[in-house]
Amino acid sequence: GFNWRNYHSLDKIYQWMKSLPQLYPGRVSTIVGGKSYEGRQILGVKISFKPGNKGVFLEGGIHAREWIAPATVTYIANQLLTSNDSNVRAVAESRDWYVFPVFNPDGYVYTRTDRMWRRTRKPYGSCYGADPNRNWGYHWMNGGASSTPCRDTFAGSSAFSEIETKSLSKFISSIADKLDAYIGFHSYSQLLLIPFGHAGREVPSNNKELLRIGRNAARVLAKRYGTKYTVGNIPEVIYVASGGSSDWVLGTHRHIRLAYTYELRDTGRHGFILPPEQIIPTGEETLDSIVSIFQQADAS
Ligand code: 0X9
Ligand code: ZN
Repeated sequence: GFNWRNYHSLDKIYQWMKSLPQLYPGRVSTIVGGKSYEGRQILGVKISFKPGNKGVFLEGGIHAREWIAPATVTYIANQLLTSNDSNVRAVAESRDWYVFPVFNPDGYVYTRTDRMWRRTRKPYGSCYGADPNRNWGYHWMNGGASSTPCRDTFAGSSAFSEIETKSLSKFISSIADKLDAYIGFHSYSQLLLIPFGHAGREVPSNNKELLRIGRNAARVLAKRYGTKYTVGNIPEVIYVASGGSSDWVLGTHRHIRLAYTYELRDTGRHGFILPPEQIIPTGEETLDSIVSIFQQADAS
């Protein structure tokens, strides 16, 4: 069966996701949210315990080499379905969860050959791929992105030049009126990032609330294993970066209240090659913080 002791191939992850509807009848359905350049599905699961709940979107694996992101997103999905903890259960059952662990399946498969691959796999001259977290159509190419193919932060030939971001953006728009939260998972650096990433210092209308909720969530995260996170707006905490998914989601769908991007473990000792023994601890502490975010959102 599936487990969180190791990192898994795309096929194994998809096989596990496709097994969930039979294991949890009436609560899980699979969704094809998009497609990749090489023709793969971008597969998600919707977890729903009752009708009428607000929706949360969980995005993982937009950057291919950040293997802890798909592992953490699948860990969280599994806990939402199986945890006996009353706090987890209450939050799990209070939302509809749209869970997409691998936004960049071609890149993820390619990291088996070239472990440090980040981008998509569409050819641009003699180089391959664009940065799928620079390719979204809100303030595209407005800071911290490259117009040169071959660069790791190449933004693509135009906004949504990549079939992955184009197809997923259509899917997200199709369910946007149901969404109240969008949370992305990357690695590494132990940061909890708040939009927006582009140049010009735009912040969400509820930036203070996002900072307060995020700081409390980071405090809760640290309680389990002492893992320290820094919380703040993208340009302050990391760097200016435009064309990111969360920026487009929030910029285009202003009713969404909660938008965060995690940079998961660690701070550089192992970097992208986080040992598999850290998958479960990372999953546990990250879930603690997710539960905290939604508890706070419902309390105010
Ligand atoms: O540069 C990125 O895309 C992210 N860091 S990473 O090391 N995982 O590549 C930061 C994402 C910032 N988010 C947005 N601009 N929305
Ligand atoms: Zn990343």
